[in-house]
Amino acid sequence: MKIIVTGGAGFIGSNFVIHMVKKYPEHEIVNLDLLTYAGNLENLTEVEKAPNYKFIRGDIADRKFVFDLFEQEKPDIIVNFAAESHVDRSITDPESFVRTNVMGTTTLLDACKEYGIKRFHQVSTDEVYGDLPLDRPDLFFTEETPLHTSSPYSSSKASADLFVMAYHRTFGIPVTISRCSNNYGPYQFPEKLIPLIISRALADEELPVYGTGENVRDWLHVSDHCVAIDLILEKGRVGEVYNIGGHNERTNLEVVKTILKALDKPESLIRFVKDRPGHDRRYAIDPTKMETELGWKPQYVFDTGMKQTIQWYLDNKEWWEHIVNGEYTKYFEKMYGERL
Ligand code: NAD
Ligand code: TDX
Repeated sequence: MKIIVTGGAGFIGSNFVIHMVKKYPEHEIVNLDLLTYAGNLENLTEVEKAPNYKFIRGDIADRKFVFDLFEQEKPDIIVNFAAESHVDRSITDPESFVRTNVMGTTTLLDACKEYGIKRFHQVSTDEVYGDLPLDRPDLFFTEETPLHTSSPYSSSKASADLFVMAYHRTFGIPVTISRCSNNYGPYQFPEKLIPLIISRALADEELPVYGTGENVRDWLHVSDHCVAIDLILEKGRVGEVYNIGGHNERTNLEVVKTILKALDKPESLIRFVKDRPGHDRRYAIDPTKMETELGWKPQYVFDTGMKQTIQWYLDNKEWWEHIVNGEYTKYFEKMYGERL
């Protein structure tokens, strides 16, 4: 079986590639990634010499490149992680999100239609459901919750999901979609909340918390997400959507305080800054379908997963310092300059 993993040099994609290369020595894993600011081949040193692993640099929205690749590689399965993934960036530059997240996905689907495929799996997000009110803890996103997006990022992901389903219904492409809650764990780019707070707290820098810090996210360890996608490929029903989440809801302020406590840093580092425009209030996944239909259960609860993750960032300082010292510094000034 040959599996092309797009976006395999990013946070979740690289964790998934490592999981698949190690677990299935009989499968060929091809990592297709453009290596944007978020792609980092240093994430993959563990598997780069494995005989069943190969990296190809390329753009999922480049039609000629994608069609040539399908002709050459003849993949059996596509798992599409490649995306612009940061909500704040989508507010300053929506177009790049349309290009990669929407047109990149339809380009891949067109290639599947032309050359045939056993499965196209789209890695989507709980953000396509919009948000839930803070005062209704009884409400959760199910697979039937209507799409109702807030940001250019979530709109581009929801749009991609609609195209995936349209290609299934109209052209019979065998697709599945997973919609996961917020991930945390090793190799997350330090623009996202958890690695941003860890890296800045370690440097005794101010920690930007948007608005009042009461927004709620439902956190899942990245390895639980990878296992869930592996299961969907194996046992998921074609044409179905699967929600992935582990009931680990926390306010942003709780997350920041957990990190400060673990690092023995003072809460005085917290700085409440101007809110993200359109900021979603609460995400919360109902994972019943994954659990009952596919027998999936997350291995990590938030507290142990976070302890391990914080330790990983302490043990792998060089990995994130590399990023923080480079291009990222300019990015931080651009994104937060007006907020501070
Ligand atoms: P990431 O930003 O860390 O990685 C994205 C990867 O895609 C990078 O390696 C980048 O180089 C690559 N890429 C970008 N544009 C490309 C293009 N045009 N062609 C080929 N490669 C390209 O993202 P992530 O956090 O790992 O998210 C991966 C996927 O999972 C995304 O589709 C995202 O929407 C989804 N998701 C993320 C989370 C989360 O909490 N991070 C939760 C649910 C779903
Ligand atoms: O500096 C910050 N301060 C802050 O308060 C940052 C970067 C974020 N936040 C808040 C905004 C959110 O409420 O923390 C929460 C988490 O923010 P992000 O890490 O940017 O994630 P989020 O916007 O929730 O989206 C993430 O989860 C779903 C991923 O980036 C998406 O790719 C995924 O689909």
